[in-house]
Amino acid sequence: MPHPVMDVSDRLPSLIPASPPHFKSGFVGLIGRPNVGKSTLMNQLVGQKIAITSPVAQTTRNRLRGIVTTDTAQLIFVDTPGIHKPHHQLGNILVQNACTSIAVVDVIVLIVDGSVPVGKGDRYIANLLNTSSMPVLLGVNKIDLCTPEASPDLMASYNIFAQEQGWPIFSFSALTQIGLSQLQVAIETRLPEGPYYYPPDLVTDQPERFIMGELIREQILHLTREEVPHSVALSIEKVEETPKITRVLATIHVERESQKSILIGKQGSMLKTIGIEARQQIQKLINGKVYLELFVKVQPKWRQSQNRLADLGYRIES
Ligand SMILES: Nc1nc2c(ncn2[C@@H]2O[C@H](COP(=O)(O)OP(=O)(O)OP(=O)(O)O)[C@@H](O)[C@H]2O)c(=O)[nH]1
Ligand SMILES: [Mg+2]
Repeated sequence: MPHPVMDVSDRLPSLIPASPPHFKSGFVGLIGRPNVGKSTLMNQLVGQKIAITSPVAQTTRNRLRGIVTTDTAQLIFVDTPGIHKPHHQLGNILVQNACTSIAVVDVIVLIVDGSVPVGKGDRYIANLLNTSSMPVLLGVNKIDLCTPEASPDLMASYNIFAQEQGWPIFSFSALTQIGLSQLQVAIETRLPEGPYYYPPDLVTDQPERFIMGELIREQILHLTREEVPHSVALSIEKVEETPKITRVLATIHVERESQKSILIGKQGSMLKTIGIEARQQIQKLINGKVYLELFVKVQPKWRQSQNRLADLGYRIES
């Protein structure tokens, strides 16, 4: 069985068929504040975990495409880092890249967290979107959290927000999948007729190696607290495939010795837990057995250094 996630560069030239008549296709920007559920939504629509998610804000750092191909359309979702006020050079790159993504899509879904009232951050993004002529849908997520008593007021406030902006509104839960098929239909109807941009069986534009690094970072987001998750970057040093097992060597970069000690834990217990959890996720990704070896390295102030950021894969995207 082929791996579900493949490096598109290996396959592009030969496997893209001609699209049938009236086929719709295009790029759909998923944009919003950190933690509103953009990556969770993309995974659910694609039907496979390609983006990592966590309760920690600023989980997504790279633009990541998730591809949904049906008989009638190819929807290419562009997951973006949450838009926030940046406090370091990494934050600047994340926000700038999220904004660049908006300029090159066919439809934008502004995702908001429906379990809390419209916030300043949502209005700030709405203002950014006003400068573009792209169709925008307001996506109110997390409706599974709305209690019957609180939700009429909350939904009313989002209805007013959508009306002010002149946007259609869709409410859903990325977690339980309620409302997702209506959202998908609404997006599809707003896409132009066009070709397949990617082979129909491809689910993401990112190579497996990138997703492996992300799956390790996801466990660190889940298992550590405060500054540690934000100070971590991953590099995959080696992936060796044998018929029986895939051997993955990865380095976890942190900014300080104290963060390294937290990551390693008492007698290596934390690193062991991260390794066990991440290995299971990577096994699911590649559909095979994995041996995962993790190293921790201190790279002082990597989030502030242009060169180190670039080495670790964080660049301004065009
Ligand atoms: N209850 C509930 N939780 C959700 C829903 N969608 C996402 N979440 C949770 O919200 C948290 C953030 O989800 P993410 O998908 O990582 O959010 P994001 O918008 O991609 O966040 P950033 O990458 O930091 O910008 C996670 O703990 C998710 O499990 C939903 O529909 N209902
Ligand atoms: Mg995300």
